[in-house]
Amino acid sequence: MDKEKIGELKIQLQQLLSEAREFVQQIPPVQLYAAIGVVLFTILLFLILRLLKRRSANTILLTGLSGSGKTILFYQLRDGSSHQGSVTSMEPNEGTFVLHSEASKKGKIKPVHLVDVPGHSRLRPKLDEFLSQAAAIVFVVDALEFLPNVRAVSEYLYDILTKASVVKKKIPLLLLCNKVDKVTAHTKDFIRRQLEKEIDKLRASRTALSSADIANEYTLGVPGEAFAFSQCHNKVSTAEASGLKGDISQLQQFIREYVEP
Ligand SMILES: Nc1nc2c(ncn2[C@@H]2O[C@H](COP(=O)(O)OP(=O)(O)O)[C@@H](O)[C@H]2O)c(=O)[nH]1
Ligand SMILES: [Mg+2]
Repeated sequence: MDKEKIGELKIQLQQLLSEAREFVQQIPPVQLYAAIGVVLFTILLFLILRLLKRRSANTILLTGLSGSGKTILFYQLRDGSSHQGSVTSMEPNEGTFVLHSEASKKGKIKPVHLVDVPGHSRLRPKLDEFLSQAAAIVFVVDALEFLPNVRAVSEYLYDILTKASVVKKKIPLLLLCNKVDKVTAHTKDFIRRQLEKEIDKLRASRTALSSADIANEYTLGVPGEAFAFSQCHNKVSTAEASGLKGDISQLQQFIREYVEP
């Protein structure tokens, strides 16, 4: 029975093939070559354009709740100093520059477009604008005042991780635990675990809401499993820094992983 079916299929396939062959033979070879040429050229052009677009993306988003240390990190990356006392947190800070630590290097180095997007909720719509052009996101977490803010941090992070632009383009995200110069700072492993737990709770409550209340574009994680960052479509990694002391080597490494010099 099965064999018969397979035999039938084979015959049909052979018929189809010979018909196709006849059809191709009817077309003058010049036309055929031209058509193949056009198709190949289009594919090649498409691939090159994609590659160029990837290459040219040099925007790094610096975001997180206000007070986490974004502005200081921004100045550390640009000038190698914290500019303490002259920082305001109400406007996005933006600049395109070669990282301060690379300034003495010889040869041409590609500048980084760094945007410091304040965590103030009134300014969050700004984030969407920048997300669409981001090569990577740095999500700054205050490792000192972490526990009192864990809910707010998780909510903000949740919103970012469920954005269509982030999920679809798989924009890598660095959880940067800042202020580790203080001994009371929490470790990055602790922070990562706590955020996973909190996001797991959030996920349960948000999916229980009526769909009209949900502004999130994608759902997070695997249904029925405890949430872990490893389930995200985009890569989520962790690092530590001290903007105040200028200890930002892991941050610089992350940036240069996604904006090639
Ligand atoms: N101890 C310590 N304090 C920091 C560090 N980075 C920032 N701060 C302090 O955190 C506060 C907020 O910093 P700021 O850069 O304005 O945060 P933003 O609101 O995220 O831009 C300031 O009082 C900084 O002095 C750090 O690495 N260590
Ligand atoms: Mg700021």
